[in-house]
Amino acid sequence: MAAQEEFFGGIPKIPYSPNAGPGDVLRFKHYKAEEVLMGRKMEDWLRFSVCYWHTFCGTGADQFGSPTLHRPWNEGTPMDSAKKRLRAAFEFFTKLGVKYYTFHDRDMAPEGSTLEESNRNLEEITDLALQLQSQTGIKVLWATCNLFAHQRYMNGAATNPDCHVLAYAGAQLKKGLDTAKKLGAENFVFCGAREGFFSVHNTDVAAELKHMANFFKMAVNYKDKIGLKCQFLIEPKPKEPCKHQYDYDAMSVIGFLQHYGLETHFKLNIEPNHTTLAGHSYEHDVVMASAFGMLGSVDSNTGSPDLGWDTDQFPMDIRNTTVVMKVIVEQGGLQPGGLNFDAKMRRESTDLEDLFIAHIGAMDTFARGLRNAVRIIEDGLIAGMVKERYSSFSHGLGQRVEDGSASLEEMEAFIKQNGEPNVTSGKQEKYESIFNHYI
Ligand code: XLS
Ligand code: NI
Ligand code: NI
Repeated sequence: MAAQEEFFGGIPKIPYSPNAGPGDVLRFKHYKAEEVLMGRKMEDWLRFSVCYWHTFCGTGADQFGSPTLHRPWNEGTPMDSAKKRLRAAFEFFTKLGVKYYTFHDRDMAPEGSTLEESNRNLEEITDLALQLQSQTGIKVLWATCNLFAHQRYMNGAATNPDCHVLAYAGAQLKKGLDTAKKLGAENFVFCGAREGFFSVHNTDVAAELKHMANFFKMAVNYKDKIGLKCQFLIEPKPKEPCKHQYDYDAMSVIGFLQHYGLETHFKLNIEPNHTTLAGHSYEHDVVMASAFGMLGSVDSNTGSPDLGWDTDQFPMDIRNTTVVMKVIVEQGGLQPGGLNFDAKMRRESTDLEDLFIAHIGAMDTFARGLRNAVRIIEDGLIAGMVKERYSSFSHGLGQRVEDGSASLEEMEAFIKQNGEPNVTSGKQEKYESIFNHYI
């Protein structure tokens, strides 16, 4: 049998070399998969995943320019190149040492001219994916359906004003859930890229929200019916491509899920670049989702606040990864979710090795964030200060507020007896200085 084509010749399995020099960017200097921190291996805290769409389908094209990223797997018919791409992807995952990947149905296999043809394409390619998964042990972190790129979805999928389009989305989703089951996906993501509007004048917002909820209910029912054991995740995003998207941010999605009684069936996949697009700080939605027990997974990327769109850059800022990892460790991990690099090469980063450099750099950035977060948590200095700050809720009236048994009458009696409170310093700069000590 002919040897399999190698796509990343000259790049070996990426080693852990903590003493490598600063210019040696094809090695991990911080990420040591097997190292145990707070009782868990680094790889199990981090659960890294490579995304299919940017890393293997990205062309570098933008609104002003044609493709700049010419990949050796883009050869032959669409089905030929889909197979080559898949083999290249598994070579990449293996050399990088990442155990998970994510994909949309339509970036794995090309869309056909009918639903049946699209489904056949997907079946053929996922047969190969299944084979490569069992050869390598690499798994699907999450699968999703692309319900936004085809022109039929220009007015939305689950929120389309025409039920015929909604039905197409439902048919596509049915196959997507079957595919998730076939490949053993641990999660399934819903990204409402066109679920929103450009103009309130032509939009029945209340109807669209209800249709979206009912679409999700169909998904929950079908999942139960086929015995698909995976976590459903909604990925908030405020805008782009729409002017307003219903899944605006973590709190909007949590409110939506609770309003329609769906909150036990879904968690959130937070993408920090979407969080900053919503006008929040990098970590905001990770913090909010976790506070509600709804943080399921993270699309670990970053944006450029000075640009203001979804630039999907690789996360390279140690301050950000430290804050995010602190939340993740404090909630006991992300499993069955993970850290998915929904991040794309700049169109100017044209070498094949840049794909490795970007992922290695981001993995090391998260490994450092994890180490920092663990030191912050183990030292307990910040936690002790926060505990002290809220200590009035651990006894007496505070405890009754805490457990929900206090009344306004009691508040009044307390103030009449105790008078004005002694206000204390918030010490923000002290916290910031201590945090900086760890990074
Ligand atoms: C787009 C989203 C997308 C989802 C999956 O902005 O981030 O990539 O993660 O459809
Ligand atoms: Ni994403
Ligand atoms: Ni995005």
